[in-house]
Amino acid sequence: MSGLRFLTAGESHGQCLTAIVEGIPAGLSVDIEAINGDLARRQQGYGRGGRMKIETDKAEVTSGIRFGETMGDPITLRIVNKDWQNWTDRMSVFGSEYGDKVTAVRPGHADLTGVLKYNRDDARDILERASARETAARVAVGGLCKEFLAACGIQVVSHVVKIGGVAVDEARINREEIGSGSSELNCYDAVAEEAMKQRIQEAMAQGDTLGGVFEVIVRGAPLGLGSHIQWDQRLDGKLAAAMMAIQAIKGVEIGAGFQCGELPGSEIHDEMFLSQEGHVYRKTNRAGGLEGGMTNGEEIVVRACMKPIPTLMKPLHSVDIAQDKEVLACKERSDVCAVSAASVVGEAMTAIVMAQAVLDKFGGDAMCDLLANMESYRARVQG
Ligand code: EPS
Repeated sequence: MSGLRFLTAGESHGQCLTAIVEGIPAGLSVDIEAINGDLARRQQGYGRGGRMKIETDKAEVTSGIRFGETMGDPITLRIVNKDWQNWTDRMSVFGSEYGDKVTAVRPGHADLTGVLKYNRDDARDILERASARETAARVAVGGLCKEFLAACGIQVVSHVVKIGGVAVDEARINREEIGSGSSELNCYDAVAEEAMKQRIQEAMAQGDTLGGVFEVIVRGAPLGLGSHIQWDQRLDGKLAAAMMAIQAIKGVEIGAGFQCGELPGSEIHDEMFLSQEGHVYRKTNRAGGLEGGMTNGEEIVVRACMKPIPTLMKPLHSVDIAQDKEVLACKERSDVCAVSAASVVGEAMTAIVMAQAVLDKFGGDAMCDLLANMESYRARVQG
């Protein structure tokens, strides 16, 4: 188990979301505004629902940081749900039951399996925690990890590459710009972004929802994070698991991903060359920065595919668990498309796994020890 771990708590319409993060070394300067900047990015995005107009997500630190620096203690982050004010009756902690139960379960959602597994008669008991609202807490944790990684010279960025079948044209994207802007859909191809917005408008008019694909890029990671020695030390496996554990993600690719199943080895593997200074380099990065479960020094490139949100304003055929009859699924306020929000969550999950990998390799209770270890290692392997 990695030295860095975290837990989140909180329901979508409860009082707040909480995360406890343990394992960040002492001596890291933390800028809360950087974390809040990521929380704001998660909230934006064309196609998001009414909830984002209610919330202004801000992380509050209630333990683990003193005078702006970590002490090695568990760090507690809290994000208030402003919307809770409107849910005090339905989400009361000790009050009496509220009549309005959710029983027309939604296809594609945790509703049905959750009520059966946990023996509940109201799908609200399931959907409140299954909601992607929980990802705000993960983005706060990821923000903290991004600050830790930045101190180690590692940067994590993301961009949206497809929404509802509308894809970016790689030729129109300047990859160096990724992470610098604040486009509404976190997309760096302006032409595709306009077409994506149009597609979202159409889906909204039809009472439908849309999924898509986003890409997370890690820059500056030293080679040799992760290991080929055991299955559970392979960093590609950890990154894929973390990405797949984001609500609504149905597919993950690293580098050329599924294309590897189509092309011959001669068109997939990244050939190696020697620079004049004697450094090994590659002209391509189809491995996505990972070979043998280890970082190879190139950019890490991970893509994830998000399914369309299961709450449809033109609901799908389903069943009512209270009446045992076929009905149309329930409608709740929701988003038409949340792929850009998911891309920020993808950054956060990637940052958490990368921070774990750095701590596994370089250890250290104090930042100064970790950075010294890392510097001497980088000097050895990079020559
Ligand atoms: C979300 C908050 C939710 C939804 C969305 C994500 O707010 P509410 O349910 O109050 O409208 O906008 O949640 C879902 C898509 C889901 O399936 O639960 C958020 O903060 O990201």
